Amino acid sequence: MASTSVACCYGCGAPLQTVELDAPGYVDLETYELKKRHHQLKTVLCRRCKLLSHGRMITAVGGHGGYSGGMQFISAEELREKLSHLRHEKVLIVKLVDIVDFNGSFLARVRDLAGSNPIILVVTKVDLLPKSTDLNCVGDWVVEATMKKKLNVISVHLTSSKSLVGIVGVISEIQKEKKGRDVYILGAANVGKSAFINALLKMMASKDPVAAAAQKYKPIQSAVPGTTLGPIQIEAFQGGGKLFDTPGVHLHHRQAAVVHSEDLPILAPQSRLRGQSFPAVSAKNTVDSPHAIGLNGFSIFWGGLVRIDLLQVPPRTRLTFYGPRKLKISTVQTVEADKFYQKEVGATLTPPTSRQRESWLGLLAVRKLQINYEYEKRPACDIAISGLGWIAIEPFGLETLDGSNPECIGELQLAVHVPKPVEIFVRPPLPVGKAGLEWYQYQELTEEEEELRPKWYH
Ligand SMILES: Nc1nc2c(ncn2[C@@H]2O[C@H](COP(=O)(O)OP(=O)(O)OP(=O)(O)O)[C@@H](O)[C@H]2O)c(=O)[nH]1
Ligand SMILES: [Mg+2]
Repeated sequence: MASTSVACCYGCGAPLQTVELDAPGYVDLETYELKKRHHQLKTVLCRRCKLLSHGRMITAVGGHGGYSGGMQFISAEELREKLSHLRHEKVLIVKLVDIVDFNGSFLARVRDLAGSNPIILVVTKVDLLPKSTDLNCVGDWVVEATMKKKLNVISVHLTSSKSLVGIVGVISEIQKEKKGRDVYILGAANVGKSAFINALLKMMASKDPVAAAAQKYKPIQSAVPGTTLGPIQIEAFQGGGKLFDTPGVHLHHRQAAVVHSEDLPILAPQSRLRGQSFPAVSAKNTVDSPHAIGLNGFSIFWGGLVRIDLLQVPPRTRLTFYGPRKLKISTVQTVEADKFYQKEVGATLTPPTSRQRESWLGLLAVRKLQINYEYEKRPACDIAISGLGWIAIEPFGLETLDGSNPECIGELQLAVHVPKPVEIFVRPPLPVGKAGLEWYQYQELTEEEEELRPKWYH
């Protein structure tokens, strides 16, 4: 299929080819010959990139980590293989993690890729966090979570390639730490690597003519995980050392891996997340409990992708869902839940959409959770669903109606159902919104611990 040329599409890094129209890297023979004659192959954008940039969803990663639909050409293993040389070289790694899918996109295996090279951790898409979120609390939470992963992280940056928050800070950190080395942008598929590079070039362009020139042929970004297919070299720095965009690795355990490619845009949050609470909070700030026994014995569906059975929870438990707005929340008694799902999946419980119903395997992975809580006016935990978002679990959430003291300590029992490959994580609650600022507790640290901890910036 591939042509003999090693020239690659500047949008996705796939080798240019003139044979297979639907495959990445395709360019018609006439254009190819013309550009080649003028030594301009570096300026060629392939057909798939053109379609992606017009909003078409075309997947190209298959095999382990692939998803149904779309042409499949490259496996996640092959993508990883292309980067395996890094651990033996002296490079600067910029590792990107999506704040909406912090655990699912963290990619602890980056250690295998990075070797002993220093890592700048960039948290992307902070513009999507709920209104009034305090980035200081989020920064501390991220550092705390990162400390557990034992990576050589030198600093943490909260950024948005949309609002450009934090981008200038990363640029100065890169310039300080680069020391003539090449800089590699690494991260799971769809975390925003290409968008981040676009933002970097945009901010650097005003001062650096080399970055300004690089802006003309920059990597394509799109909602399809698997947009970038090969390392893309970018001449971005005046002082030497190159910038590399890379294909996202590690896809199989995220919701995007099981959803039809045409439904992927539904999973990508377009605007600021707004927690959707269940039961809903009324104007009086009391819970409209569906039942005197609260939610015990009920199951809650999040679209057709997640089901949570509330096996044993205090009557005033509240769940707040943070994720794509198009996913509806439905509830039904647990004894009815299997039947309800079979009937409604693809109809009122979407995604999957009706198109995918035939091939949909259902929510085959079930995890039982026992969560200890101590009531301190903060969520007991988040349940993070890889590639989708998270659910904050608040055992009380609100004062009791008669003002009496609720019991302070207890155990919650839940069962979470998701499609087979999708991972879930129980984690300390992410401090979002105004309430997050109120209940978040910073870690008490000794001077020595403070010294060892990476600093965060936004
Ligand atoms: N709201 C918001 N969306 C973002 C941000 N950065 C990226 N996105 C969106 O996230 C999606 C993925 O972005 P890309 O830059 O293509 O991600 P990538 O990591 O290069 O993905 P692959 O090449 O597939 O590995 C696109 O729809 C972007 O518009 C951000 O800071 N804020
Ligand atoms: Mg990309």
